Amino acid sequence: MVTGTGEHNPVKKKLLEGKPSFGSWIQVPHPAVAEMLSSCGFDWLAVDMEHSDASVSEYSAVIRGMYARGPVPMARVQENDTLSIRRLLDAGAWGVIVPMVNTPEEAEKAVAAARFPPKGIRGTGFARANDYGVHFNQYLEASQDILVMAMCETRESVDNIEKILAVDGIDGIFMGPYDLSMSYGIPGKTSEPIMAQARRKVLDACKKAGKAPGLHHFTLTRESITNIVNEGFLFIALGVDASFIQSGAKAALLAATE
Ligand code: 3PY
Ligand code: MG
Repeated sequence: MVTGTGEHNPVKKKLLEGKPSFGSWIQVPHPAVAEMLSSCGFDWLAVDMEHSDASVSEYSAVIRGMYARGPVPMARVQENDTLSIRRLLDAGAWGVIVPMVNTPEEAEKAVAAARFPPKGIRGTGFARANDYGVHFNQYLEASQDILVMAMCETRESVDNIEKILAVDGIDGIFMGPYDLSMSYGIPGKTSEPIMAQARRKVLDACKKAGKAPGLHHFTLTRESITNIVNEGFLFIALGVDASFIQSGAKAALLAATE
């Protein structure tokens, strides 16, 4: 099952209620980007620490741009290790999206890094997340609502999906279509039938396990988004900041020159 109650994390609450939540992706690590996207009404925003040049201090600055504006701050962490996960949680992330979780052992490693003892091995200290110690005990209790999403983005991960979902403390699966297409030997061809089969398998397994299926979705039309919601995805990242800038700029130039 999805862990926690959602009392401290509105995204988790939606997932527990089986409602879709829409987020987006920040690769340009500036607080202004978080401010701009926050005013759009996303449920959550994830800073991409894996495929950007963002540092942990930039992460803290970016999520300050979300503060009191609505979105729940998340992070796609640099890699599946305790340090990458702990430092972002200490900075104030309420969800970690962990890349390349291919086996149940790797899922256990992600959970251990993200959860305090006895569920995991996350170390504690005064940090931004607990208001530098002022809300130490409250944060320990609330931290059960931290979302831990394992990324499914290889053939191996799809093959092992039931075992990955059986790991206690994993709240759901977040599919990365680009790496998955690489793994199937069809780079970038995210609409091939094998990709739909993989999505079906992950959706069915999530349903059986009572966990949240998620996807990074890049085709930003109403029809395409309706389709993935109807397929059953609940934790949905729409696009990425850099592409929003590029597509807006291209459309403006096209309108001026065509
Ligand atoms: C992928 O498509 O591989 C991703 O990691 C998307 O975030
Ligand atoms: Mg990826």
